[in-house]
Amino acid sequence: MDGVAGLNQVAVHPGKTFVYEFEAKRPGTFMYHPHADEMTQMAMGMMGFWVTHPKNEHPWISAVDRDYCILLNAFDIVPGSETPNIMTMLDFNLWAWNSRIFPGIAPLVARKNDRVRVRVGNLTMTNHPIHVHGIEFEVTGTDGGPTRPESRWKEVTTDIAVGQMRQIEFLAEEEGDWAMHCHKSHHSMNAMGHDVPTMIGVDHRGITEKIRKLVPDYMVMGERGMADMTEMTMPLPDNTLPMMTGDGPYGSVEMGGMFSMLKVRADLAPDDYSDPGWYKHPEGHQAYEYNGDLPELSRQLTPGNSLMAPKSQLASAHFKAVKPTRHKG
Ligand SMILES: [Cu+2]
Repeated sequence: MDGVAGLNQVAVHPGKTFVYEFEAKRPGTFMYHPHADEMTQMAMGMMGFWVTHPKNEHPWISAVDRDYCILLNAFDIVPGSETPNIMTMLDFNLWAWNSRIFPGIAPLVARKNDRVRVRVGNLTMTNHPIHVHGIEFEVTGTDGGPTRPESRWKEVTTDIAVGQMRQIEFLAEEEGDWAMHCHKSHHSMNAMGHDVPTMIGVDHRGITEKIRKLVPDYMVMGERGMADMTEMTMPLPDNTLPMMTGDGPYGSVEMGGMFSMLKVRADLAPDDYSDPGWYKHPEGHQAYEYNGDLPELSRQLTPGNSLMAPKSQLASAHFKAVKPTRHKG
């Protein structure tokens, strides 16, 4: 029984209930979603996760202490609106794990030296390179089931394409609060417009006052990057969150979307999944401010600059003054 409307069965019409029966033959991690008006129904979040555990010992499936499931999904919800925009193809604004976005995602918790499995399935419309700090993992399973042990290698990021599932496993050997996130920088942000100009370096002094005569609430942003947004305390419409947010022990984490933490602690009960709070670093385990002299900025290659190649090499190098051309189109 598969369920594709029109192909294998009559579509499930509103108010109707259909029964599916199948034997969970293969252990693994699977996903399900409608194939009826698929674009609309998936844009509105209709999807789910299915895990079949092996009945008996399986040579390619090892016992783990913790087993996490993350279903990647995404929504385009205009701030203040209640209905996701179903026409969006790629430029979604809320990137979610199990329909939750940072800072609303609970941390993944592990006891030191626990063997941890994380199953990550992707039912969004783009790929997500999932990255974990502090540990190296192996991909021990795909949508097709467990991988052969001799086929595995260490990674810190695994790309999960559309419709794929990757099951990763690692030993939580290092205590700490380790960031875990999609490596696409726009996917660890919350609602933002992408069609605005870059304002970095623009001197807007004077302009703001003039524009405020016409638009009293006008303000500039982005002239030092986007992190200033974390300090803005303007009221937000419903159904959205600040672009970058999340309070850490040392200030704003400046993240959103597909971001959470792997929290590894030695003093944790085997079945304790509660948030242990912030990690207390032992002395000498944190970066510290440098107050000494800084080298002068090298602005161009000049004789005496250590980056300069010896004259003999320069003579043979094919340096040409090329007028920069603008690419069109
Ligand atoms: Cu992503």
